[in-house]
Amino acid sequence: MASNKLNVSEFPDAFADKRAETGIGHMDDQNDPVDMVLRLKDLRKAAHNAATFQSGAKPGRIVIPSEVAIRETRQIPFEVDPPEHKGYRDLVDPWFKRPLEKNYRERLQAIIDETIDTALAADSVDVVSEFALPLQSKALTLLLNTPMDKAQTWIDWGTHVFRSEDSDLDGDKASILYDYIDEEIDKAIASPGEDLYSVLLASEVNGKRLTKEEVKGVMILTFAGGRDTVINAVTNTIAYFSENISDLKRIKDEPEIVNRAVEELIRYFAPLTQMGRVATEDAVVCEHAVKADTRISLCWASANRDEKTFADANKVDFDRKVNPHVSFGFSHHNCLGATHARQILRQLVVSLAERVESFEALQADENIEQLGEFSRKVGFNSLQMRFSAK
Ligand code: EMZ
Repeated sequence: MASNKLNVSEFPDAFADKRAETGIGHMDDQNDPVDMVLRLKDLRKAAHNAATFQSGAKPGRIVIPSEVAIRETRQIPFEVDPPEHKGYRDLVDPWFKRPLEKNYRERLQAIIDETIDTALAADSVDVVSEFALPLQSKALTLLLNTPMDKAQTWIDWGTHVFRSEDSDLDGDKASILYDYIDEEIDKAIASPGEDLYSVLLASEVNGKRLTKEEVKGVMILTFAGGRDTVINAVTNTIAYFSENISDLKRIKDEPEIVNRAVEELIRYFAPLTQMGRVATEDAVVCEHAVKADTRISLCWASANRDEKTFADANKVDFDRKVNPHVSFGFSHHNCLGATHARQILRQLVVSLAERVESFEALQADENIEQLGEFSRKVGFNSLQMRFSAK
């Protein structure tokens, strides 16, 4: 009898041929085309060169697909270049390292336990909307240091704050987020607390108080940047273990490998495919001419499979010793939320290893990004799974 078992654990490398042939891919995006840098070495060089490849272009332009049409607020520190970038980054870095604190980790553990309880109690769950999304939203209350009941509103927004099922750029949806953040900022001005809004409103960079618009810029980044990325990472992790349960058992037997295992999963999934830069002058990348005021993308997903650095790059290998993946970006703009994301994944993987015997995929709808000449599986729109307890 033909087996109709789903295959959900593989995330193919969409860029292998082009990376080997020329090292540069192309895609069109709203009449503002993008040259995609596919090799790890070229990507690192371009990421380092913030003077030639800037992030501080028109707000929204470095994101692919571009958000210029739906966003005016500059995300901070993400869309600010050095040297100004440093003052903002130094301000927010300590706050975004809080996930390492004991009390934070304990509260995160309670959220993870509750999320797994719910999945085990149900006959099956959609891992995207009923597991990863609530987990991400509840964990975000810790990052913002706001009450847990705020999470329900964010869960109701769905997996991406700027995109919806019918459209890559949903202006109405974006307005909901902007209005929400404006309101929260006004509340924090009226009665300051210990949440991120209040802390930012009371902060100075380079001797000047942050403006409301700057606070909004940090908050939009915090809401948008870590949303679909964390949801993809969590969902894909469960998809992977559903067909590689011996790897999950290994985590139970050898918990000391968890950090390495999580880095390897993040390398393999690359939850954010790419990020753009705008050339400030005519330049050359991988022997390819880039014209001033055009965009390049740093394609993290491709660089993570570059066989020059990663032997057997398409294999998930928890014993990989050297793993300089770029899933959290590279250089000045490396991911501000990385500590939080890593902490979620590490605690989640350990908890799943302790409590779950197996996962069974019942239905899957893959999220395939169309990127010009490439199509890439980045995650799932939905993934129905049965969790079985130990
Ligand atoms: C931007 C981006 C940041 C962008 C790390 O990535 O994430 C995207 O999901 C958002 O749409 O606005 O925050």
